[in-house]
Amino acid sequence: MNFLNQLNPMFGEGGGFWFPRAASTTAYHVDSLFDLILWICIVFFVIIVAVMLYFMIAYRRREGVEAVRTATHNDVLEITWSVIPTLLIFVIFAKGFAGYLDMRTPPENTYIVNVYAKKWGWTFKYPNGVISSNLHVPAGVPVELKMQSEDVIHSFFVPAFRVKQDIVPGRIATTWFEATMTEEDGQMVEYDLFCTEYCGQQHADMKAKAVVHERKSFDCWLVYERQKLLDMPPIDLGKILYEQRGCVGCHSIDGTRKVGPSFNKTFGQEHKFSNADPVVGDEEYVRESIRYPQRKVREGYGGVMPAYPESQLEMLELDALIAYIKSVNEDEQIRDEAFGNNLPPSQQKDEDSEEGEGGDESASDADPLAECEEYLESFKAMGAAPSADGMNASDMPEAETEDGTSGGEESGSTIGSDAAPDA
Ligand code: HEC
Ligand SMILES: [Cu+2]
Repeated sequence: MNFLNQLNPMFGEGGGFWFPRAASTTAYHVDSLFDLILWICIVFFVIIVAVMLYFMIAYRRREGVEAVRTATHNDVLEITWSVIPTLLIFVIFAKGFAGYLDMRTPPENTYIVNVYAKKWGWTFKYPNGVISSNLHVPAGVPVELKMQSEDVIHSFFVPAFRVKQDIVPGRIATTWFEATMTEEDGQMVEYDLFCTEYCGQQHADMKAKAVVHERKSFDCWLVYERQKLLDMPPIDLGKILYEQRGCVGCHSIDGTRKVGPSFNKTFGQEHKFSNADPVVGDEEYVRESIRYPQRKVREGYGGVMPAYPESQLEMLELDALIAYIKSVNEDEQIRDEAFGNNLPPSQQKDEDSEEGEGGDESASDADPLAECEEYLESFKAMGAAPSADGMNASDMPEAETEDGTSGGEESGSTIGSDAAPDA
């Protein structure tokens, strides 16, 4: 079959002619059922064609031989050719149903990743706040995806995992898989991830990577990505948070009134409230508005803003949002002040220790990546690779960083031609 495998370059290393490499614990359900059906077809094809050829020759027209009348029916034969296929169908159903149940029912204690599909890209969100345009998962851990669509029907498909699930807007679709890896795979392996429901003009661009990590590599990747966010200048981080934590849905930055007030007048102006005395917008006011929106509800607006407690928005992120909100103010002086202070948290003096609170990890002095030296090179190369598509590059943290990720020239090669990176 080696020659045949060459015909299907998409499936790359380790795949067969019919399927890409099987890289999940439930993939065998699909493959073995497919093989069963394939073999049933082959066996019947051979029998039917052989008998047909035999009959063609045995009963060909010959001089002096008279044609025999066609039989009208034969009970034994007819029962046989009804019962045997029916039994086969039951076998196929039973096997298929057992596999389906397994693939639909996640085990307990899954690792949950939130997935957002929109025209035309994917966003994967991790429990520690990291956001990525490619799916990263640890090998050997059952992963559950909670998927939502922001617009039309999309469908999540990773051929190597044999996992495919439609995502209908207005519902949360879930699916699960446990990725597998072998010794030779090294630290991580990449597979193709597609949208497989036609979703408009650039549907074909809606592809990404599913990256399977060895356990430690995954943990390091999470810390690495998190750290990348924290090493950004606050205004840049704030802009990303503004877009990705949903503020953009209710707040404009250009003066347009949405559900909530535009951010261009938040700082420096006096605001009136339906349930409190007027206040001039300053950092304290903005902080309170985000942590406890109901304490001061702006006159003329509904008190509909959700609160963002520490568990959803850490101190650092809150500060970044404040910096961003300042940076879009209509007053030039306030903007200048924001840009003047725009140092990444890692380069700031320990002023923020006076804030008291501080996140558990972010406050500690130890380098969170100390254990991860061996992976950093490949993470950096990955970050420099073009994201799934240029369309939503602006949404993606990877695309926003300009620091230190310039090393990966060769990673610009064609996507999808090779399943495994030479890690
Ligand atoms: C569901 C819509 C909604 C979302 C989402 C939302 N807000 Fe609000 N926000 C409001 C409304 C409505 C008000 C005005 C009423 C009030 O003060 O509570 C408001 C007020 C504010 C204010 C006070 C602004 C001013 O000029 O007085 C700030 C600051 C703010 N929001 C920040 C945020 C941030 C940051 C996020 C995202 C992390 C966010 N909001 C998400 C609806 C929203
Ligand atoms: Cu799609």
